[in-house]
Amino acid sequence: MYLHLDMDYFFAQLEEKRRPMAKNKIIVVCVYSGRTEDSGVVSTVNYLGREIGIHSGMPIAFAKKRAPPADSIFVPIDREYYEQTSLRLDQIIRRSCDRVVQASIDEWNVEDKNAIDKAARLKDSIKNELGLTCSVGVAPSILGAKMAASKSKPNGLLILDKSEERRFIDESSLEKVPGIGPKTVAALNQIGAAKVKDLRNISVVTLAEIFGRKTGGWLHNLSSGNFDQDIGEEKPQDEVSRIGTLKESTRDSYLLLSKLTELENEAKEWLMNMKKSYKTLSITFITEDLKTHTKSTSFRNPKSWNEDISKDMEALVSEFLSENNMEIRRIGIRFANFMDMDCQTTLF
Ligand code: DCP
Ligand code: CA
Repeated sequence: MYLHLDMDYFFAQLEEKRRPMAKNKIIVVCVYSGRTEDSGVVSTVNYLGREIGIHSGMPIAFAKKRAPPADSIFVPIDREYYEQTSLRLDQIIRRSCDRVVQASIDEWNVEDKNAIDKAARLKDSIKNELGLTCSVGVAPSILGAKMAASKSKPNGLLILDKSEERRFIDESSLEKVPGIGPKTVAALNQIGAAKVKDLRNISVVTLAEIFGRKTGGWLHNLSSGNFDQDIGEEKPQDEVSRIGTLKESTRDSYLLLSKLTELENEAKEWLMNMKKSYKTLSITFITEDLKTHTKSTSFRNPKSWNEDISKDMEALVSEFLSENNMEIRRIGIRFANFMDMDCQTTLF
């Protein structure tokens, strides 16, 4: 069975979570371009905001016209915070499921024999550990699971068996099917198909003529009940990094190292979970003039997450401080050049 998990109004939900006062308000997460006060676009908005027609990609100025000022909060996007939460979610999901592929910052595909039993527990763990809601679909194909998850939104869970999945997809309008873009929908509408089942009235030859062999064949399969089983592959990651903003700009190595240790622990949790050791350690310094500087060191033998590197961090920090006299505003850590720890134990 396949499972698809999608966080509800992800960025806006996270902003809601850190502002308990914002319950029952419209929360609009904004990507400000900085040209004028309101220039930029909406990244996402909570469901209250969606009800009055605010949506991703809308200019902020338009959203402000719709949103009653007393009941709305406009906040700048904070990617660092969302990415950290995404990492926590990834850990929760990997802890309990067999084969996991992260599909985007807030979506996961899972293949697991026991997906049906795990789905509700997964939702509970995410609610209990992070206080967040998500929507989950479970079905015999990943396509069915994705469509079930989006149907059940928000905070939903929809489990389909083989025949329910077939019926559900058959009755779906074409624009609800992931992978069918607006142009294809328009072309299919033109030839009389509005729902997936309508595709059965069009021959595979005609579909291939209009959309090409690949898409045509895929549409034909869809109408015949052969749904996607492939959850994709993750590109192998060869580095993990964490960056943070200091409370105030500083050159105090104690303050720099304590922030670094915080970031080190976060990144090492990832190394531990992924069973990776690393050969390169880098520290990034963003100075007050917003320039980025990096200091790196490589180890001859890969280091595992539980080895102490405080001396190495100290050396890199003091090397940087001796070469540059600006105050440091943000600092980051990066581990790279991975080796699998499992494979290492068999090697040595
Ligand atoms: N996002 C963005 N710009 C877009 C679409 C999305 O910045 N045009 C960001 C904000 C979203 C996040 O990506 O929170 C996840 O995208 P989703 O499409 O999953 O949207 P949401 O999670 O916000 O809402 P939903 O509950 O519909 O999944
Ligand atoms: Ca989402």
